[in-house]
Amino acid sequence: MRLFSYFRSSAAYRVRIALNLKGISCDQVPVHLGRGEQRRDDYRAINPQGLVPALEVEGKLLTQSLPIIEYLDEAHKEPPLLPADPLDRAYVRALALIIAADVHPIQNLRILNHLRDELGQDGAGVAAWYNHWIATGLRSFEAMIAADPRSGQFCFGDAPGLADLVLVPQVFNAGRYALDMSPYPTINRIVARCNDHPAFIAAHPANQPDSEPL
Ligand SMILES: N[C@@H](CCC(=O)N[C@@H](CS)C(=O)NCC(=O)O)C(=O)O
Repeated sequence: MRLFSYFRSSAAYRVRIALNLKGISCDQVPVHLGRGEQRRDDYRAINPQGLVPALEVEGKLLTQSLPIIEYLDEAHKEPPLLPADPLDRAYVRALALIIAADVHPIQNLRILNHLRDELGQDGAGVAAWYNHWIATGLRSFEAMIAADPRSGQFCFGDAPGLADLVLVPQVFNAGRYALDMSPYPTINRIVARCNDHPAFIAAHPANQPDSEPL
């Protein structure tokens, strides 16, 4: 198995946590997003979307972090990353998609580059955009997990799962422009718990083969 990854990529970070939780060892192939390696022809021949992560399994290439994680969960049952009950599964997927569908895509590197290079935003404008959309998503996420009795030590119950492994990288991203995290006490409690877990520690951007100073 080979994971095309970049230490700072939050979508790759999700997959790294899932691999670690499942105890799956995997070679990493670094794709340096800062140098634009994701746009090179040799990488586009692997993933035409020019994004990381991509996971090569048995000669097949999987893209998009959430389908990759669901593949890992289906192919390697223990520990499960989704609950068994269909209503609970829908709830956990909804938490994950608040971030993966409604926040992350509009604060990704190519969006920030476009804001700066094509739309003339300066650093302050880019930071304001970035923090506004992360805060919008985290507000909804916090309201849901604060109110729901299914929240435990983690977003769903007392074991880490899909919602946690999407949340933690997004909160890491929130540090980029020092978003005020004080309005999200439930998120902060759960993220602190995750950040003590060996699978999350090993997946952290600071602990990757291609890590650079954060
Ligand atoms: N929806 C995709 C998003 C992948 C994505 O946006 N990856 C980012 C890194 S977190 C990327 O490769 N960005 C390169 C760019 O913006 O040029 C997924 O979940 O895998």
